[in-house]
Amino acid sequence: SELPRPILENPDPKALAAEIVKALRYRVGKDGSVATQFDWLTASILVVRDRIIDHWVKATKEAYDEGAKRVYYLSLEFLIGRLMRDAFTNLGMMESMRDALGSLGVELDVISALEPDAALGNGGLGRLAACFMESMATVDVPAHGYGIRYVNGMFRQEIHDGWQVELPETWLDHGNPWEFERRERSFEVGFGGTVESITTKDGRLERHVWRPQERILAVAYDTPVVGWRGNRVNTLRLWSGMPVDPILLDTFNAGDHIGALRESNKADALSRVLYPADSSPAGQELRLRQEYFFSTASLQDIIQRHLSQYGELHSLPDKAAIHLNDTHPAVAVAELLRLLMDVHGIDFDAAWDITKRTFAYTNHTLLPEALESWPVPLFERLLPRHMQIVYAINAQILLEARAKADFDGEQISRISLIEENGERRVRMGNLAFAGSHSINGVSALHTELMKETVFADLHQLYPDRINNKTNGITPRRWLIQCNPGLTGLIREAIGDRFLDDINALKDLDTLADDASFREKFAGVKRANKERLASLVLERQGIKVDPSAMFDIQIKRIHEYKRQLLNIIEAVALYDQIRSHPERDWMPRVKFFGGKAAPSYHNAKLIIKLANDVAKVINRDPAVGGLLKIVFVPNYNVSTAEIMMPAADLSEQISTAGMEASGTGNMKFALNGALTIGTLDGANVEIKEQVGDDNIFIFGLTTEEVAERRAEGYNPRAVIESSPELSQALAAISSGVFSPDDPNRYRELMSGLYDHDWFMVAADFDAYAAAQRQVDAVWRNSPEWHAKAIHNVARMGWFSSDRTIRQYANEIWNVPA
Ligand code: DL6
Repeated sequence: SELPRPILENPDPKALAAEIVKALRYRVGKDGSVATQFDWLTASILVVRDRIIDHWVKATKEAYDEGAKRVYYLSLEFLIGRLMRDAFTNLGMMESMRDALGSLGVELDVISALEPDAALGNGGLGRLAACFMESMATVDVPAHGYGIRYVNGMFRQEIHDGWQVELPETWLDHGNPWEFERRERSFEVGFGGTVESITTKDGRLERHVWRPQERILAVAYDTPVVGWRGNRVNTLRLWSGMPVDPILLDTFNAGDHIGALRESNKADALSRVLYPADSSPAGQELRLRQEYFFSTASLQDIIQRHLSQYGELHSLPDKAAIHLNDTHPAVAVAELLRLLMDVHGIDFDAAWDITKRTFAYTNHTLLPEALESWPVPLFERLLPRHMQIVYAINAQILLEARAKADFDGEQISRISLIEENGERRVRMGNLAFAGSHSINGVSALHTELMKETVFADLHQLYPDRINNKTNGITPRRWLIQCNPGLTGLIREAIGDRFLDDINALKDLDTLADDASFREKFAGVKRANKERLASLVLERQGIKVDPSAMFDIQIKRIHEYKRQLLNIIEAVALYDQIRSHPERDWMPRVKFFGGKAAPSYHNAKLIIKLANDVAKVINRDPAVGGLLKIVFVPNYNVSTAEIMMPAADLSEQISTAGMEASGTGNMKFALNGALTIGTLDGANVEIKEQVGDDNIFIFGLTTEEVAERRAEGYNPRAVIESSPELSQALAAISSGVFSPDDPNRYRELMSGLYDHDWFMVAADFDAYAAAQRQVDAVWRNSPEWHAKAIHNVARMGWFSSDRTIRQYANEIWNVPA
């Protein structure tokens, strides 16, 4: 039967209040008089979850009955954040919930702040997966996300004396009311052991049987993901490791109480922690185990579902599109072949054809150090059958490469799945490419660079496979939910059409010239800045003035993202303000936020530098509050939801050619910040959409970076020719900001003089000039706000609904 289509009409708060009280009593087991804030949170989640479940059951059944093709999104990371407000927003219940809770003496904002962030990801790649899940539900694509239910997600960052300290994040401490454990949905995962060849009586090879030495169970935990207006509810299925034998009783009885838990500990380790490095492969055995663990569990699940519905596997590509989110699940290519051949008796040629037609792969980075590969001996020891299969695939693609007469030996060796220079390694990017019918990049520039660099040879061999799908963000979380003030203003100005068709934001364009609208827009921004200012005061005791420009750089800390360029420019500006106090400086607060991989020395030092510089500048009375620096600790999805709407200026200043896309850049612009950025990643397309006049572009282009490197870039000469830069570097290097340890930044600075791979020096003057241009526009407030309004009006294209429709139509072949 047709369920009522939830719309933005809030349900009756009285009835909702009764539901909450009932959930509190019968499902949390508490009475209102003794309930904690957490109990109210749980009860509220259960109430909204019930509504979601009705739609979930319906959507799942419909997809089954219609024999719809399903999308399976395999991702080692889902950076979800909080879910409750998202669900309220998408079901149009926010205000009713607020009133219902209010009538019970509970504040929605207080309890929603207690919901832990599900931080099962590092950064852009994981957050993209979360936006995609929401968009797939919104545009009605039947989909399952598959990942790992890490007990400890992304670490919590504290700043002690300016240094990053990593602490475990324990998001499951109070239980997780969103998830459903599905013990009945568990699959065996093997590791190690031997491979037996079974032959027929006349000696012909019949099949291979892998006899793993270790066995572990993967148990499913399902979370419903609801789309806009509850249109559709999809499933995020996360796997948790469980021992086959929880306790080895013989060992226990023999007195070895610790040894008796060996199996249990091993299983537990698989889904215990998320590796906290976003762009260098962890390299450890546990990581490969995690990758295989979730890949095989997901494939076994997919195959079981397909077989129960269709009874055979040749139709798999017609009914299932399996997407590899980067190379982390690339071992699935070999695993699907193994399952098809060894378990289901399909021959190699047919199995290989099914595999290629089923898989698609997204690349998220060109950084050479981020391309995953595994030492052959490790791969072979853990996955002996898969090693054989990798060799078989390799033979197949090298045969195809040789058949193309123009391939030389060098190219053949670059196409090979096995890296032969030095230690032999399995190249996961090549494996994912070989086993997929579609390989996509995440911005137009990145996709072109993929064709020219990492995958140049594979692209020549299979020229139809690489395509572009520029990233997007869900406007529900990144506008409607995180910026209710702006959403309200837009609704008032252009009506509600944009809620369903984000391109309708274009109607705002003409309002950029309307002084009264601009004032209201400025008022909303001001309120969002006040909210951030209170947060910073409350959490860090730092007072910032909301009328100053809020200039924000929030993202992982990475040399290529060039937080260092920003900090050095701040130091140069500080110097200028002190030397020329008489000039008309525009007050600014520079915010930084982001985590560094625990083993990334320079990134951690950059965090310390930001904090050291902040300490000196913020205390200097000569600056008179014209410049302040704030490093916001523990940047995560929830903090982003407060910072994005409060930004005036968005810093997107990576070295051209190095940021695959960026998605923070989109969130800022959608919330009315102007971008200062390089022609990198999706900045290029943002510039095309918002127009050259509404963005501050500076710096070397990708080609220029390559040329400078090729011709022997000499950063020392560049630094010496820029007095502002030399002075800033000298100040940092000599310990002006680190009097307790004057040499702290000497090496970091001398690195800039000697190699400067990320072109900080080469781009410095252009960046500083662009910042002065920013000041000039900021001085003219109506002009600034008009540009900001144009940004909001023109960012609709970056909705992840658009991205998902493109994936659906051009890669997965499902309607959307
Ligand atoms: O595609 C999502 C996101 C891009 O927007 C970023 O530009 C890119 O750096 C990021 N990559 C990662 C880690 N890469 N790997 N593997 O998060 O992907």
